[in-house]
Parts: sequence; C-alpha cells; structure tokens
Amino acid sequence: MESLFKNLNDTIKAYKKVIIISHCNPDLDALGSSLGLSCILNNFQKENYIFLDTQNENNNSSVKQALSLVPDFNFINQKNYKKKIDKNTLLIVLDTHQKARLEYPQIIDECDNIVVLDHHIKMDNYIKNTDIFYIDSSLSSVVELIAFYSKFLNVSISPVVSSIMLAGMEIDTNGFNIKITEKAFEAASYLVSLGADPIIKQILLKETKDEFLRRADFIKSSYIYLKKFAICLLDANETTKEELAEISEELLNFEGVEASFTIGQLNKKLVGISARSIGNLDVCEIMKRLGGGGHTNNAAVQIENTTIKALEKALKKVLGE
Ligand SMILES: [Mn+2]
Repeated sequence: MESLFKNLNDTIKAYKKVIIISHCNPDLDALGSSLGLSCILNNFQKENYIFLDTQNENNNSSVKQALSLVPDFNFINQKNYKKKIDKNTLLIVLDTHQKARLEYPQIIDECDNIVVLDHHIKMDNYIKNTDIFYIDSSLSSVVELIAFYSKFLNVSISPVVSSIMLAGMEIDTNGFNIKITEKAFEAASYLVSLGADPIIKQILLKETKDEFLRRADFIKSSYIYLKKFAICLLDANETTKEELAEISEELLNFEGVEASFTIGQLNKKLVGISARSIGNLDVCEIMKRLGGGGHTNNAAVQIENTTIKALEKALKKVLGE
C-alpha cells in the first residue's frame, strides 16, 4: 500500500485541482471515502470538488443525513462541473471501476487524467487509460484505503467525516462480519482515534420503518432449502441489486443458515441473484455455475430473458449437487 500512497502523492501533486467521483446511488462507503479524501486534499491545500448531486431525491436516507452534517465541502454536479475541468484537473474515481456505474459516466470522456481506487472484483469493462488503477478486492471498503492513506500521511480527518467513514465500513462489512480482517479493524480503530462518534454512526445507519417492513415482508416469504440454504424470491416488483444484497445479508442471521440467496427482477429483462455466506460455503463457486461470480462469501449473478422461477429452479439444482 505504501508504494500506492507515494504514487498517489506524486500524481496529485502534478495537477492543480482534483474532482472526486463515485458510483451512482451512493452509499456511505462512496460518500465517506470521498469526504475523507477531500479532507486530505484540503490539508494539502489542493483545490478539490466532490461530484455528487446533493439534492437528488433518490439519495438514500443515510446519505441525506450524512450530507446534512457536511455543508462546508465543495460539492459539484452536472450543472456546474464543466468549468472545473481542464488539462490540470485530476479525476479520482472511488468505490467503482466501471464507467457505467459512475454518478455521471460521461465525465470519463472529458477528463484526461484519471485515478481509480476500488475494492470490487475487477470486471471486463473497467476504466482504461488511467494514471493509477488500483483495485484490492481484499479490502473491506474504500474507506479502509482512505483511512490508511490519512494515517500514512499523518493528516487528520474531522470527527464528523471519520464517523461517516466508520458507518461506511460498517455497511460494506455487514456490521463488521464480512470481509473483516486485522487491517479492517485497524482502519476502524484509527477512525475512532480521529474522533469517530458511535452515536453519529448509529444515527446514520438508521432506516425508516417502511424500509424495514418492506424487507421483512420478503423475508417472511423466504424458506430454508437442504437445511442450510435460505432462499428468498421477490416476485413481481422490480428491485435493486442493493436490496437483494441487504435481504441476503439479513437471512444469514437465522439459525442454521450458512448461505443465502435472494432472487429478484432488476428490470424488465434482467433477473438477479445476490448470494451471501457466513464463510464456510463458497457462494462464488455456486454463482459461477450459473454464469456469475464474486467472493467466497459475497457473490452474484444477473441473467437476461429468464424468470425468477426458472432461476430458482436452476439454483436449487446446483445446490442439490
Ligand atoms: Mn464500497
């Protein structure tokens, strides 16, 4: 990681200003890492902006709450970003490495100088022609990477931003259960040393009762298969990858469940499965059999022109074997 950080220092120094951007439907890892990096750049007295539509109605409630705590950052959006881009601008992409996943994909074509920092499994359609392209899928979160960058530089991050970052780590690790390593705990401990506040973190992680009940309804209809697999079907309604993941993560809490699979309609054409395991079963292997991929305890597949029922049948066949 040290060589990355040295490289990152040199790259940032070479440009006059930095635009930080993350994925659409931002979560607290995307926002927390963006804010943390902005704090570090402020410390370098480097002109910097976070590309995020703070007024977007679709921002989730945690992100809206977090944004209300950080009014003093330079947020830019589709309407006013153009003036910030010239040959002296460095674009830093966090928490994704795919153009299509960005908050504003076309910015990639408008910026010549790009850094990508991510912790997802590398996909084929990654952003090319970058100054730095760094993916470490063993990291719990991009927050973890930014926390270590701050530590490496000995530059502190404000307690409020540290709290948002800690909440981001908690989300990405399903409550410090998944992808949690000694390093991840070290990053979390470092954030607490910077003043991350457990009360702010708890408030940020709250959800509305309606959000909880929608998920609870689906979970109520889930069932156990072959004693150790939980399967949940979200019939009819269109859903998101995030919701499928949240339900699978929740199903892992039930007694006896070693792996969970949530199947839902992502759009008119596409059906997806989000799979999770407590770690002793390799859900990546199971998803690979269906054409997907991922990690041992966190994997997924999306298939076009199929139905939820057909995918359920295919999944059960693989589980049976
Ligand atoms: Mn993340």
